[in-house]
Amino acid sequence: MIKIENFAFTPAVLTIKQGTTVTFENDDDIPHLVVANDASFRSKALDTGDTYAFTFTKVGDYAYFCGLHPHMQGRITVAP
Ligand SMILES: [Cu+2]
Repeated sequence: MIKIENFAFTPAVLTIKQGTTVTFENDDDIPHLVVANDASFRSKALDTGDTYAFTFTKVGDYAYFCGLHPHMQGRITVAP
């Protein structure tokens, strides 16, 4: 679970095993949306309490940001 709060992703850096599903939850009072730099995943706008889940089936490094606030950034490393 990655929490979105105070205009930040927590944890901002995460390593997972291939095949893991990661859930993002917006705990802020304003919408955010999660967008991969390489466009491999993209949520809809998440209102307060909304969640978005994505399963990482390919090994690699996935940088992502908030589509509404691009200074909000994170990275997920998918290991075999
Ligand atoms: Cu945002």
